[in-house]
Amino acid sequence: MLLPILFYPDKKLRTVAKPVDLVDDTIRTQVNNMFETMYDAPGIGLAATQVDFHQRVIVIDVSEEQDQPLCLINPEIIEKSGEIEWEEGCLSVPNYYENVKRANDIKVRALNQNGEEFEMEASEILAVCIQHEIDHLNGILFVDYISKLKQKRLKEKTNKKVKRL
Ligand code: K1U
Ligand code: ZN
Repeated sequence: MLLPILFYPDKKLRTVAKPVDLVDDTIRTQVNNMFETMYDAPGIGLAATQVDFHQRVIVIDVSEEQDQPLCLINPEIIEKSGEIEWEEGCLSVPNYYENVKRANDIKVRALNQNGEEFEMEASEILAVCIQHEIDHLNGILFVDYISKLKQKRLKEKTNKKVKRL
């Protein structure tokens, strides 16, 4: 099932998601719907917050063929190092791209769709995407990292669009 995506500046995008207590069929259905929504968009990641579900679930696929799905439940970054600057986009901020600096190498601990804990290392675009999605779970958007002037211009652009609708 395709899920509707929330758009900036919707205040619900600022909600801090709660940890998943139990990975059950409800969570697994949510994960499947999030994958469907991400692939349809199309995107390389999606956080539960973006589809108005406020538990700590993210889905990612940064592969060219879109055939390497990765689901992280209750993800935690346990190590980070290095720096990378990447031009990021966001399904909740359509048609807007800006450079953001993040850690280039990270180690993440999470639960999989069976509720099993695992650890993984990631770098470059996968590390960028995981950090972007965990930010969503904490109510943070990539546009929060850009200059106040650029944020003001983005708000004006968004407000103009809303008025036109
Ligand atoms: O969280 C999101 O809004 C998804 C976002 C993830 C992301 C992109 C770039 C850097 C960090 C995180 C997107 O997927 S935006 C769309 C996008 O980047 C893309 C879409 C189709 C093909 C390739 C990229
Ligand atoms: Zn995003």
